Amino acid sequence: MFVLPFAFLIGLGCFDYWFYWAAGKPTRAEDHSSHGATSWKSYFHPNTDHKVIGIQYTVHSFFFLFVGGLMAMLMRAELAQPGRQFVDANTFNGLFSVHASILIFLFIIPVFAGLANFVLPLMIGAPDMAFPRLNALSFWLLPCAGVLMLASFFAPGGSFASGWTAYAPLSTTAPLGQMFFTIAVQFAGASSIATALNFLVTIITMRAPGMSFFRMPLLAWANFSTSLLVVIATPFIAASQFFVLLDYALGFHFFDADKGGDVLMYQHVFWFYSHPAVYIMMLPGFGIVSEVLAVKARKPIFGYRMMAFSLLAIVVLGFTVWAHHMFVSGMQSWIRIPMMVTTAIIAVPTGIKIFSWLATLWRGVIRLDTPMLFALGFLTMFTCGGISGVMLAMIPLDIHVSDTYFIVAHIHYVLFGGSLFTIFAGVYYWFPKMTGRMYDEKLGKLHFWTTFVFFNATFAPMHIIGVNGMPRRVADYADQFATWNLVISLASFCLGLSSLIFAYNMVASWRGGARAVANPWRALTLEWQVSSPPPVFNFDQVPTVVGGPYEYGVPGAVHGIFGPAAPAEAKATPAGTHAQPPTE
Ligand code: HEM
Ligand SMILES: [Cu+2]
Repeated sequence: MFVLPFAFLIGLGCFDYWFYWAAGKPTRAEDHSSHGATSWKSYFHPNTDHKVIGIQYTVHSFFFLFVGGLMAMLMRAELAQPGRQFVDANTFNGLFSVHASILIFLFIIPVFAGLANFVLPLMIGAPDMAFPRLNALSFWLLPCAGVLMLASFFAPGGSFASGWTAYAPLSTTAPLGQMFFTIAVQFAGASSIATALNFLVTIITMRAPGMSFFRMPLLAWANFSTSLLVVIATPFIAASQFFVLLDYALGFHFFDADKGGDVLMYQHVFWFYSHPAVYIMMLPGFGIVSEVLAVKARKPIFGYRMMAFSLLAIVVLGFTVWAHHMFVSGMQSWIRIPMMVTTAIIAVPTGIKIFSWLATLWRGVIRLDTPMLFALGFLTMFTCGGISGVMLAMIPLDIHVSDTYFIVAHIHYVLFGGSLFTIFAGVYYWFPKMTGRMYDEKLGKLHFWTTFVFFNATFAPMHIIGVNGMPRRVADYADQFATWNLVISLASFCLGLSSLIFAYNMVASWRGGARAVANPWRALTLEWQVSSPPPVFNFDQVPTVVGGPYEYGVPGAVHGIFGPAAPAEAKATPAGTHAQPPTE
């Protein structure tokens, strides 16, 4: 399972550079031959252009969204009625485990990395990411992870079935399919870490002259914060899965209580990653929404600096709350109290962001097109998910609804109503920039309204059946929950269908949509100041940043200027220094 993916990567040429170096051959440091896309075929080869990689990432992730979505449809078909109809219990366990793992590790996390890959260098005025080859490697690690997860269904004993959390000792004693999760997570994790390092170095060293930290668009701040989370937290899940691998394959006893192992330790290490991971799946979306709201309301972001600081506050606080996932695990009970308190506190910076977005909308000239609808949908739905999250922070309530459908409702309000809505907002918003075409606005709106209505019809009732005691992760349930489950299943099929509108719109518009102008939204940030799609090296002239990114409605405000500031000179300025002092 390790050898095949590596053989694949070597076959692609991912390590050629190292081989050349080791063999003492010239390493062609300035080689741009694998830069830029010439036809659709370019997207199937390793490419070092961040724009190509961004699109590779995004399309690849959406493929896995559809695969994961199909598994959800199968689960909802099984759950439409009590009793067993389509799949046996073990297959059901496999379905929810692979559904969740794919959507987390192969959709939400990488699709954000993909969107940011495309727009972030453009936004900060850089010609590419800091390490283009590493960037390509990060992408090509993902199919390795994805194929492993899907291939697990063919393993003897079925796919991994212990949930995306893979708790030990369940995972250390499960059939072989479990190892596909354990190893796939290493590839997905390595990809995240490499990308996060790339973003950090790019943001720190490659900003255009005049782009001080406090003139960066919030999307850059959001990815800066997310990358910090990734480089600190992701090694922990890698560790947890290496422990499982060692226990499983080599008979180590990390989690074997009989031999002095500690089962709870798995949960501590796992959640030390996976709580920060929920912010890894949220902060980039916060960045997207800030861009969309400011442009579509024609207003400066309210409390720009507080928005940036609250992102950093979330990064720090995110590491102090992990054991709120373990209230019923049997750990020392006193740890629950500080974890409850820190969890309530982390809602404060998130609340600051929600109120700042609302204040940004206040008296704005609001344009309700598709990206804006999804951004507003995010604002409302994520707030609902946040509120059930604060409820879950309260120990007594959490004990009552642990392992019930209330948790499933909460997860989906934050991940679907939260993350996925921001992803849709971002994809529609940057579609013209990425493809050079306009999407169909009517279909976009239809997609939003069907998604919004059926999303709520699917997931809101889960709160009720959860509080009433319907357990999660089960293929069958008591008759008293039958009516709601039928409603949920029917709504979820409609939700599944609504995504076909999106798929059709994207494919048809990419092929035959109207040509996009450079700046259809009249936005100020730098990515909109170049053609759609942008030139191969992004900027023919290095931009100089002279003001904030969101001065909408401020007469005469400019963010970046091109031209007179002699490009050669600007290039010579050490990256990251300010050509001009920041002005307020
Ligand atoms: C059409 C949309 C979706 C439907 C109908 C759906 C349905 C389901 C179902 C039936 C379960 C199993 C619940 C259980 O038995 O405990 C589940 C679990 C889960 N889903 Fe989804 N889902 C959808 C979209 C998403 C998305 C976009 C994400 C984003 C990451 C996601 C993440 C999860 C997670 C993390 C779990 C927890 C699995 C576990 O308990 O281990 N789902 N979903
Ligand atoms: Cu958490």
